[in-house]
Amino acid sequence: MTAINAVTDYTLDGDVGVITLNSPPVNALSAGVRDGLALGVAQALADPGARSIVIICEGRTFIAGADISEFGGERKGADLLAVMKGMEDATKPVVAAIHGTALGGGLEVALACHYRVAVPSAKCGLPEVALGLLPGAGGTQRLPRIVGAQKALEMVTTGQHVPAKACLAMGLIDEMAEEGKLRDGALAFARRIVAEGRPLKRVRDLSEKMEAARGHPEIFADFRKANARKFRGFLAPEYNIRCIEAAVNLPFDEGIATERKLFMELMTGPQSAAQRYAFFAERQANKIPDVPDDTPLIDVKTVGVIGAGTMGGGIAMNFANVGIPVTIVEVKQEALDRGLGVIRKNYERTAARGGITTADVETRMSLISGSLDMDSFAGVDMVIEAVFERMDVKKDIFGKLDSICKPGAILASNTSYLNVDEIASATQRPEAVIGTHFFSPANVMKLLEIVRGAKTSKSVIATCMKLAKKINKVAALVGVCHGFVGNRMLSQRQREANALVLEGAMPWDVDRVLYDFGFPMGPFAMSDLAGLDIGWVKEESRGATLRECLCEMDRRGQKNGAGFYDYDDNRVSSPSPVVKKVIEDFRAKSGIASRVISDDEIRERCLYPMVNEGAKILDEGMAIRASDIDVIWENGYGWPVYTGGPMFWGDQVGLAKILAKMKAWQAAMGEVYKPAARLERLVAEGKPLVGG
Ligand code: 3H9
Repeated sequence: MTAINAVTDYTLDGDVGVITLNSPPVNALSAGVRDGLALGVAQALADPGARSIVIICEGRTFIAGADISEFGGERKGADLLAVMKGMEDATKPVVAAIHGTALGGGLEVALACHYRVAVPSAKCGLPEVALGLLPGAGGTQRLPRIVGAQKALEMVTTGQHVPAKACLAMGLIDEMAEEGKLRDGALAFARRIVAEGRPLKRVRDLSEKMEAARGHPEIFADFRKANARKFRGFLAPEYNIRCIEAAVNLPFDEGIATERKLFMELMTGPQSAAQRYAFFAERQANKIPDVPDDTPLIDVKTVGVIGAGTMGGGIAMNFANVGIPVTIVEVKQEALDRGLGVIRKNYERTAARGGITTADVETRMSLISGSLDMDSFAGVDMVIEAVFERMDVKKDIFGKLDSICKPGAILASNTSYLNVDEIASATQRPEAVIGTHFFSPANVMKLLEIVRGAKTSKSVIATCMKLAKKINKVAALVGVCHGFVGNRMLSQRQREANALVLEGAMPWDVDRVLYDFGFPMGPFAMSDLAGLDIGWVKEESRGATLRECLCEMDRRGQKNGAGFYDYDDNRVSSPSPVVKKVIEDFRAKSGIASRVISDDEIRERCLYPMVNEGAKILDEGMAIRASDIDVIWENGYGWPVYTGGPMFWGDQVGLAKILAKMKAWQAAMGEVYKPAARLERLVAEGKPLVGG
């Protein structure tokens, strides 16, 4: 074996030259890996003993893409496109041996090889779109030549990781090796190619699969139309589509030139900068400064959930989805049956859409059992309480859990506002108590806010962070304060939205501005969806707020066809003249003179106080770092990822500008606008919120 450089080895194994890359954690295409590939291929070509070449990786995965941390920095090492050209033009067959994930630049390298062999557990994908990018090393030109335009469009715009079996079916992989025996399989394959005298298959020369799309621009138009809602606001999906169009309509080299130009545009633009930041922010959020990596973990093999309502049911599904048995406890049989029925329906709906098989439905349902007796929790490793938000009820439950659950079990509350320390005080083991704040629908939403109590043990924290990843959630650790991080900031936006409507805006104006900013919907559309009567008590209602007025008129939201908006039979909304009148009357009654409010003011009033609140949250140590706040808002509340989240966005707007507005509003409208000490300090020091 010859060491080519620090991350690459070359060995002649019989008559096959094997280039092995070993650059943890994910063999990303750093300068060293690119150099290693270039030198390795040159060495194999020059080696008279090598009749074919295999490229294989050590560690957990094949190349998982370009090294994102190098983007925007000084360019060093071999040029990737040149390295790939060297591979494609090689005079000996080059075979990529894939395990783990061949992603982005990794799959592009594999596509520059003449053949690809993978183990069944491997996955391939071009996920650049999630980073606000497009595959910039020939991926958009080579992929459609192998899988056709339609499939390529789907892969580059969703970034999906396609399992090896499906890759084999569409020709992306040429042969499947036995699991755990990739090297043997790839070498045998390489020898067979030579023995059979198979051609050096250059993907760039293929065109057959693209013929169906040539001269059919409607394929692209239809694709754009069908996905318009999903792509709204994002630049990268459209740029990816243009590249596939170029692949279909232009010669290879011209297609590559188009790809390069569009890649550079995205790469140097603000959206990709925000999305790459978000990628690292999510991973950073897993790192808790005072909870080291080697903190002992609790083995969570079984879980209990209290409450079979929407939240409890959704939470239980997360665990069943990954094979962890769950027991749900309810007070009444009826509620339990209803809850289990809803879970089954959810699974059946997913199966009907092809997301899981009907066998999966039964497997998952068999992992969920119901009980009316909290004693069923005696043996479980973790209990998550998901009943309604009343401190007395929660304390009563935790007192009982304390006497029922085995020592070492984690006792978690799904509270979204309440004080986790007070809940913990109902037990003799506050170190076992933690908040796990799921977002509705809990089986769908990615975010998990993990709430650390004053006495929560490091082991419980580390276990919950790991468990979050296992159940495919994005976790962020927060401290105990009213509404934690997400809802605390949300209440700032809600207060401003309500105030703006009293001052002169209409709910649909506020919603439109926030929708155009990139949120999936505005606060009033959201209220209509959730139901205006949540928490509304008819007997106590005095028409003191707009919401009370609307509830008193039986305008309860989407569910009865009327809320802030009117709804037709298909739940399509339109601004309501009735509500407009109610608002105007309410303003008159309250003595408020209505004024014209600009879209800019709506945006600033709704969002700047959130940035300010985020700074207060950091001042109080309720979030570990600014990027954790962004992770929460992107994954739990639909903040558009292409702006990076409230903290990153605040930095782009300029903290001095935000501070000046907060001060002006404080002077005009009162102390709720008081600037955070951190905001004042950062502006004085000329530093940003993220990393400042
Ligand atoms: C691209 O390829 C552009 C080209 O088309 C054009 C070029 C001209 N770079 O996620 P994990 C780090 S764009 C640098 O926790 P997992 C990550 O930060 C790229 N670092 O592990 C973390 O570091 P730390 C297209 C990377 O097992 C550690 O690796 N490719 C990269 O849950 C472990 O990551 C992608 O978008 C990278 N590319 O998941 C794939 N990838 O431990 C992005 C990871 O210090 N990566 N790191 O926090 C992934 O999707 C997942 O990391 C992967 C593993 C599925 C591979």
